Amino acid sequence: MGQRAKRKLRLISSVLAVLVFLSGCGQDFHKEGEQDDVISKDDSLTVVGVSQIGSESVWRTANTASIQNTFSKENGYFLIFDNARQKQENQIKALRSFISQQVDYIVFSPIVEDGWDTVLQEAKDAGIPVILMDRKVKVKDESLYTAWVGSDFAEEGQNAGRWLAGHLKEEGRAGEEINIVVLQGTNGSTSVIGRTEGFDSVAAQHDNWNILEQADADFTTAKGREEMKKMLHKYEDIDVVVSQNDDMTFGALEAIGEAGQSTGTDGGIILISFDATKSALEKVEQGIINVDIECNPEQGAYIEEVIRVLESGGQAEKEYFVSERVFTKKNVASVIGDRSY
Ligand code: GYE
Repeated sequence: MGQRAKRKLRLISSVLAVLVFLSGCGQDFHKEGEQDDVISKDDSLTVVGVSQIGSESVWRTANTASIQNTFSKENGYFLIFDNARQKQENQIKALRSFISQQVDYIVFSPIVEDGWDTVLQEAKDAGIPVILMDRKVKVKDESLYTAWVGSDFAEEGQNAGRWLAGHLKEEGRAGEEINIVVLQGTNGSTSVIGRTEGFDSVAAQHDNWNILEQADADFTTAKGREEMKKMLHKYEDIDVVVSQNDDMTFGALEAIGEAGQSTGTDGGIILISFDATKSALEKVEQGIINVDIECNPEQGAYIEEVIRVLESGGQAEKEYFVSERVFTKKNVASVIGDRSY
């Protein structure tokens, strides 16, 4: 049975419960506020509760837009959207509120992987399918969520490493000592775990690559600038900056400029970024960022596909990967014009 059919059943039983209640004790029925709420919802729409992490990056804003465009009234959805402002406790609160409102589906992007068992069990007990978006959860029981839609972060990290190996070879620097610093995003998040593991696995094959430091810069421009500044003070000779998103890259660029250094294709610090937002791709075109590893935020349609499968009574795959590319000066021109974020 699809979620809508199940909701209809829930509605019918709510109506029956209210009728029984009314016939029993008449005027007191307004105390049954929750049941009134459920009955007043437009039953032709599928109700989706979405808990977003926050608005820390351009990527996140594009991800939110993708959700809002997909789950519109015109498309047959009633979207309840919550911005958790970077706090796991706010996400847990939002999830509980979706459960008490008996939404048809919960979609959420977990800020970190740990700490979700209890609330996801509550969603499961309420019979509400949970679809994870972008980041994953570490739970004892995988049946606590129905499906996950997102990026292959380990592959993204490996792509960064592979690109660097190829670039150093082209430059005749394959045997040189290479000093690398990394700006990492939110500690404990799937994207950071995957990108770090992926890059480190390639670095481990090169004895001459020295990772000097991996600093936590929280995926924001302000922290990217601050952490980069500290590392420029600490280390005299930085050959490569790996920045795990474009927002931090913009902060790093400010700090590097202030230190009187340069980046990019004409002999400066080699700058590797992730996300591939329009403004960063423009820097790739200008030769200021060497390479940008794409991370695709347009996940709304993939999530809707999962919901369609479930609505038709089918079984969704456990994982859906969005498609992604790697951009350098050589291939970036063809995508910049159409980039919407
Ligand atoms: O790269 C970053 C964001 O988890 C893929 O989170 C996401 C990351 C993205 O804020 O910009």
